[in-house]
Amino acid sequence: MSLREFRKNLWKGRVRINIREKLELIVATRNRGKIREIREALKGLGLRLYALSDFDEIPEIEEDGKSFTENALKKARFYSKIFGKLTLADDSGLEVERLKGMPGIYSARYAGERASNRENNQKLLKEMEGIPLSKRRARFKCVMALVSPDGKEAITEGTCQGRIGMRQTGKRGFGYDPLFILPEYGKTMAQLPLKEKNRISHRGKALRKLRKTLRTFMGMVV
Ligand code: ITT
Repeated sequence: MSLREFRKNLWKGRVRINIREKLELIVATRNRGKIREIREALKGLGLRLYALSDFDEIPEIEEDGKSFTENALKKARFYSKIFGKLTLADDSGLEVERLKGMPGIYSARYAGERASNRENNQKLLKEMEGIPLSKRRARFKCVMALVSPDGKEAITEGTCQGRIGMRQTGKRGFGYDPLFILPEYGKTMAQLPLKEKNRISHRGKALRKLRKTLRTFMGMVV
């Protein structure tokens, strides 16, 4: 068919071009570090990602669940209702063996309700004072919840083992990354480039497990 014929047929409605629109995904977080990592990990899926910080006056939700899973589901359900769109929520934190799993689900507010990363890290260092490196085992944990507007739900998890350093090292990442030593790298998480962090991190693992489900959900929504 010549270009001219094609144009004529298109005009007369004899041919139809199926342009698959990008599916919108709400990433229900205000944490910029998480958003960066999630964007990178979900590249190539043909999604248009929005974070809560892209909108004005979005209501906040109280994270009063007893586990990462409860909180992740609560966030994803709440915002998928508000937006009427496929929504992904991440609830994550640091579990320190010597502190019986603390700060855990309280990681974001370990040093107080609006605590900064620096304040949380300083509190952790104080709590761990005098404990040798061999007894500073910890893990990051991440639970991802995906909820579709018609109520379909999926959950994935990822963990990453390490140790709590004696001091903060590195400027990348966010949260407890400058204190989280990866023994096999001899570096903290805050010294790794984003792609490398995603390859080994709790969040990267949870997101890789979710890619297939995301595709299935996308197939249903589009
Ligand atoms: P949203 O609820 O808006 O997603 P948040 O930061 O409050 O943001 P969480 O309640 O899940 O999220 O708390 C996660 C905290 O755990 C986060 O603030 C960090 O202190 C810590 N954390 C989680 N993942 C981390 C990572 O990859 N590197 C360093 N710290 C991390």
